Amino acid sequence: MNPLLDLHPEVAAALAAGQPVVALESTIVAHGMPWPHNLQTAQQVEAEVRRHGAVPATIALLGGRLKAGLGPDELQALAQRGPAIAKASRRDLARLVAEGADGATTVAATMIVAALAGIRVFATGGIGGVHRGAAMTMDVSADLLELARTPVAVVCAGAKSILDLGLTLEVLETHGVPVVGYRTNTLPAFYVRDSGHALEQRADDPAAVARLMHAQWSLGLGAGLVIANPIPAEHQMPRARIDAAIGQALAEADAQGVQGKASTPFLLARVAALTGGDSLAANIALVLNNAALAAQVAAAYAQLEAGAGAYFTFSSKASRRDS
Ligand code: PSU
Ligand code: MN
Repeated sequence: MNPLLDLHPEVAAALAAGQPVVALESTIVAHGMPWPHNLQTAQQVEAEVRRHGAVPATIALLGGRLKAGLGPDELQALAQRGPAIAKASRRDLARLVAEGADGATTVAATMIVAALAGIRVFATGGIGGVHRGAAMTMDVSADLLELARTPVAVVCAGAKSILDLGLTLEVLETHGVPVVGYRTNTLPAFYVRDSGHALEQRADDPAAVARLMHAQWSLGLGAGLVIANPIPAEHQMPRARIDAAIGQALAEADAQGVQGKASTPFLLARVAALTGGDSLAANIALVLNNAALAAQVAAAYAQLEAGAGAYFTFSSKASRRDS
């Protein structure tokens, strides 16, 4: 176990017993939703993971320690302080640890801590990706490069079309990251079920997702997987409305010269403000939907691992008998 990492006792016990655990990120809490909806959502997401038979492990940096699993007071403090807490991606981790500081982990940093803890499944809303205009700005989220190197399955509703979704898929393909549509043949676009971008891989139940994860890592391919789970149809937003808000948010970001790590939080906040409470409601619904699927996938994967252990035990006995 990494000496900088603290496992919540419940998370430690579940991992030791081979029980399913789901990692959750904290940038979505501190930077992705307004208070007090962020706390309510974070609590509901943890409850949804439990309801589907897994232990939630919300990940953050507190006082320079990596945390997998937060207590109720720690979760509340994180939500209450919101954007005052540093947004922590891969490059920020060493600095925050060295300074003994707090940080809200992005998808990339959450994957790193999950992998250190031995957690294989992670639920969030949307991943970062290639920004529109990236041919000039080179703004490509560190989330994509993390998916290329860190073996965690990320259950998400695709990505928001503040990004260039076609280029996002290109970069994932270049880096050998499987993108698996859950009961869909196209990449979901967060608020809407279908971005129009075709996917080559699909899974129709949690066991099929678990088999893909197991095959990926049994082959020694270290990368993560994107499990793209569309927003439930009843919570989808009208495409024209969300496209108009995204268009305006992008124009405002351009006019104000917003760039770098401030870009995504700015766009998320403007889209939320321009679409009022509707986009927040959709956002909450899709995160809960992802939490439920992630818990089922973690359970199926835990079962597969237990079965694989039994198989290896059996086959080594068999080979002893043969010799
Ligand atoms: N997309 C969302 N909601 C979010 C994020 C992305 O719809 O909260 C957050 C996630 O934490 C993600 C991060 O990892 O933004 C990506 O930031 P950047 O584009 O700066 O890499
Ligand atoms: Mn960026």
